[in-house]
Amino acid sequence: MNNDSRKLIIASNRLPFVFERKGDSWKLIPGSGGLVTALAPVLRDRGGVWIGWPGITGAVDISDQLSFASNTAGFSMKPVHLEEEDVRRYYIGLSNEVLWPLFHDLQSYCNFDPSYWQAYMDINARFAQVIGENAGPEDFIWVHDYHLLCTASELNKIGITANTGFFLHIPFPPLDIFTNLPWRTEILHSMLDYDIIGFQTLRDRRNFIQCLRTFVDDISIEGKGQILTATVGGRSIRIGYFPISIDYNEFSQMAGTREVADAAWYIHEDLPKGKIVLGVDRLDYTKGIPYRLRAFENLLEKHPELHRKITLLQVVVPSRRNIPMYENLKIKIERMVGEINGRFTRSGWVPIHYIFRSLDRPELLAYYRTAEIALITPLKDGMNLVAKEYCASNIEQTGVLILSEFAGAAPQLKRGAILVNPYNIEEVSDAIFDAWRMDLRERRSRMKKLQSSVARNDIYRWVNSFLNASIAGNLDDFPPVGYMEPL
Ligand code: GDG
Repeated sequence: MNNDSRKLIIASNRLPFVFERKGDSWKLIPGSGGLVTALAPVLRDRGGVWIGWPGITGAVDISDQLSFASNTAGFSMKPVHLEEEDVRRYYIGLSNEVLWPLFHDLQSYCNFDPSYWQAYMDINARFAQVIGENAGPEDFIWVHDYHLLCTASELNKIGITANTGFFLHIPFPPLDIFTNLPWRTEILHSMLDYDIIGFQTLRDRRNFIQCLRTFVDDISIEGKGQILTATVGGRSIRIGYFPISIDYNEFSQMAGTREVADAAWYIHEDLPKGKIVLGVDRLDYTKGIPYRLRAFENLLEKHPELHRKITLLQVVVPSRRNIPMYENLKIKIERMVGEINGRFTRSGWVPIHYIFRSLDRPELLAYYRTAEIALITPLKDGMNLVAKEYCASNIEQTGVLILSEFAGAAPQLKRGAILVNPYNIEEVSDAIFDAWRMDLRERRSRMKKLQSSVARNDIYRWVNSFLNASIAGNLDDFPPVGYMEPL
């Protein structure tokens, strides 16, 4: 095959840029989610097309901005247009009021509005249409995340029946929770129209397989190890787990720059003597921020000797602003921060520093580099890239990672991190205390383990392993246009 003939087509709900109105014009802002952080370097290196919603509704011509974004990003971007009503039912509705909470085991947060389903399928069909307009017969189509679980069956309807893969960035729930989903069989059957389905962890794949065995007649599942094969209706589907990662070298090199070192110094200088405990999360109820604040409060109650010697620096990045539950969470967090600070603040020391905005990369890395303790306690998380970024950026190798046992990253990082149950306020509080007094030797040894694991299993390894499993070792068919780790 001619090497130049094959490209990667990525489809995800959002393009890796957000368009925001500024007066009469549109401003382009690079996206900040984990998916973007993970995939942008890959597509830039390999070349290809990214298909997604630009984040605006209505008849607005943004073709000039898209060309500009494509040139800046180093790969082509194609829009899928959504109207207000589509956003309400497909995006806010089925994706974020049903699939997101349910797949994070929070079924009481779900709104199973029957009108959402048809909208979800219509938009999955619209994505399939745009993919069909941009994909050649040899291209590999890689669809991402819970918004597009059913795109493969819509691709089938327009004649695209091969070379498709799907990766789920969020957890896949256990059988007894998935069972609540009114459209459970439709979703499972649609997913089986992909050639390969990837999950973050063994836990998620196990749950999925159990759901398949329960709801799909005459399915057989064979194999062991990372990739299993399901056979149904004469088709074979590969089902694997591929823990996502970060561009380790990029993070560690940038964290080592003068700019980041200076910014890190100022952060510590501005805070009184003592250790910084860092939390960085999108505003989301799955990230466990209220429980974390309670745990920190518990620490301050139990250990007055730590007063003035420890500060929690909680960064919350605005997210899903148009969903009421998120607005309520913001209010709750702000009230809790106010209460705890009101109770413990003394002259020259404010126990919780709360930042509600998106930071630029050097600023974020400065926080990672300088914080003695990272406190990452999601109630459930597909992976959690912040944990890996903290390790990569911890240049002095003295930081301690406290990580929820329910983050997808936990199995990989458990040898170096302190694992906690995020619901157990006492346990999290004790873990912070242990991290605070941990001696340098142990901190170094743990951080070295963490760093070597994240460095070995970086984003390039992730993409290579997914594509290798998908297209049976023909990754070289995608011509590298920049640096790529050798296979
Ligand atoms: C989903 C899954 C899975 C955060 N604050 C700022 C900022 N960030 C970046 C981080 C990180 C990303 O956002 C967050 O990634 P996470 O993995 O922690 O979480 P989700 O956004 O929920 O991602 C998750 C991921 O997909 C990938 O598969 O790991 O489980 O839920 O990369 O650096 N970036 C900037 N400023 C900030 O203030 N620039």
